[in-house]
Amino acid sequence: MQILQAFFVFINEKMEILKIAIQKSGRLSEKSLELIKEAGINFNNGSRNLVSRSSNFPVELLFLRDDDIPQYVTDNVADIGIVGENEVLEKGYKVTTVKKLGFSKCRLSLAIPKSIEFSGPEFFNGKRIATSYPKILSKYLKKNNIKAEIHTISGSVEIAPGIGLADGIFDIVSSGSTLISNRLKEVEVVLNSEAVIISSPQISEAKKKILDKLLFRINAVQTAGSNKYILLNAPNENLQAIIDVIPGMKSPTVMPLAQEGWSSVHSVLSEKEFWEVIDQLKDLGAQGILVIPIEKMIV
Ligand code: PRT
Ligand code: ZN
Repeated sequence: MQILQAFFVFINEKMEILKIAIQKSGRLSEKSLELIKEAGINFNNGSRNLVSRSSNFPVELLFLRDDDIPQYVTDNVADIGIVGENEVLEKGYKVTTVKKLGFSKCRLSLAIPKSIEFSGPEFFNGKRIATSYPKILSKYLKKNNIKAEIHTISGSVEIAPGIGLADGIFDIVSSGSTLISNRLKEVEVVLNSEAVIISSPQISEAKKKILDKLLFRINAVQTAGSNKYILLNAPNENLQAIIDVIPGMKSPTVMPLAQEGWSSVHSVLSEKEFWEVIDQLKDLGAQGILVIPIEKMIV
């Protein structure tokens, strides 16, 4: 009996599919799909269908509008979703943020016409602010004890001051060029946002296992992305000093070169570290320095 039960649990786990909601088309879609592909998960038919099943991993993609993703995850229509933190916070649904993904970075900021002097957040007392993010804005206003009028509009928020609809706006800013071309200036950053993976708090154990596997792969891709494999030739008299500069994951690999008195040193460095140590390596006589991208990295 117990064996049979275990068998059914096994079969059930085998059949579980993790449903992932991603944006159908927009600023998040390309990077979301790229992340999944880099994790070695294959799909045959892109985002043309509403639903797409992987051919080599127990996941299914649901292509949706970004605004709807937090709700679909809350309602368990999708188990996890990739969406901007700004949408998660604005919608206020009870979802768990599982991982920050580091792309689609932006900020939610208050902006006013360029020509108007800004005295501080209290400037907004008695003013009208146009936004598509009324919940986040009203929280900020409350916290700062500011009484302003919120005008909720769904698009082209940046034109509101120019047409006399509002005194300021609260909107997403990335490069800042939209503000500049509408003669606005950013005066307060209220929230920094990036793409995140959210999950339903009621996710089943079996699906959680699939999610953990997916996160393991994503971490391997992301760690690899920020690291480089470095190879160099080192004169033996400075070998220890060079090893001290590039310690690597455990310690560097050192192999003798055919030419006497020289060794080949292999190591892993973060991109940032590389630029910091390159001059020291050259001063220590390192030659033939090669820096190679790493595809996946498991630490
Ligand atoms: O159709 P769907 O509803 O799915 O998409 P959408 O049009 O609502 O969203 P989309 O694709 O524009 O943005 C998706 C997510 O990307 C947002 O929720 C943010 O988390 C993130 N993101 C990152 C941005 C930006 N950068 C961004 N620059 N979202 C919007 N913008 C807009 C902003 O609204 C403003 O109009 O770009 C303009 C400002 O950009 P700059 O570079 O001129 O400052
Ligand atoms: Zn949207």
